[in-house]
Amino acid sequence: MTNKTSGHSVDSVESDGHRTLGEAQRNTGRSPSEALIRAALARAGVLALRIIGPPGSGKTELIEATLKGYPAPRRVAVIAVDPASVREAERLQNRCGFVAHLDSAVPDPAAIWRIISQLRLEDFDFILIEGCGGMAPLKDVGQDATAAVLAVSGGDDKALEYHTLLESASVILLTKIDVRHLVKFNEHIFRNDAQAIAPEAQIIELSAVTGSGMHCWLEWLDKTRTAKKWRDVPIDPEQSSGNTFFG
Ligand SMILES: Nc1nc2c(ncn2[C@@H]2O[C@H](COP(=O)(O)OP(=O)(O)O)[C@@H](O)[C@H]2O)c(=O)[nH]1
Ligand SMILES: [Mg+2]
Repeated sequence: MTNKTSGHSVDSVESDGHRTLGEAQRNTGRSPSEALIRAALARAGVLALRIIGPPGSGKTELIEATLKGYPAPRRVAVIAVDPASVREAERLQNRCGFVAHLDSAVPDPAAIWRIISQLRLEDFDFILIEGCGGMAPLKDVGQDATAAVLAVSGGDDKALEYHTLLESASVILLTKIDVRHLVKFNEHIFRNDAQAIAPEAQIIELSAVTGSGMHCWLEWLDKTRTAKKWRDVPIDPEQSSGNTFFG
């Protein structure tokens, strides 16, 4: 694991008065859990968003465009969880307050906690956790919400093909709409499948390259963070599971 910080002091969770991993393990006898992440993030007022999708769907490009569009990009931390993402982490580090890279395709709650517990969480509004999905089952990493990313260039059958991804989605991002005229893509098929699998999830069409539709996504992010009820999350890991507020 390589962590890259820029411009932020790194405090332990313990020094902020948060429950530590060791303390939680002694008290509960449980292994590191996503509920610790949830409790720490809630106390600090940070929204954790899991961004999942198959390789090449445009997750990293989306994160970069999000950082460009977000008014205070340094208050965003990014965890890129994908074997090929070390170069991408380097690309993102100048655009946000913290970037970490993990050498695995699927985000693991213990690894995410090790990263998050080193941050002074009050310095952040969002933590974006990228993960490749569709091949291995996803794990709960203490996220508040999950964005599933699928590209028009993947074809209109991808909602059905990646139905396990969509089942956990709070929002579905249909990306690369700037190349829609170059590929066969029946929007009705995609939307019907997506709505049947994840009826609650809003579908946002965008292009991270041209910026088209990005304002809808940024609005969704803002709205979602505002809706999170801070300091309301139980500290007891046994009381918490799944997306806290959405999906
Ligand atoms: N035309 C176009 N290309 C995109 C868009 N988003 C991503 N890409 C390209 O698709 C490729 C894969 O994107 P990337 O973000 O690395 O995918 P990831 O594997 O899901 O992180 C790259 O060449 C990107 O530049 C988009 O909205 N429009
Ligand atoms: Mg990537």
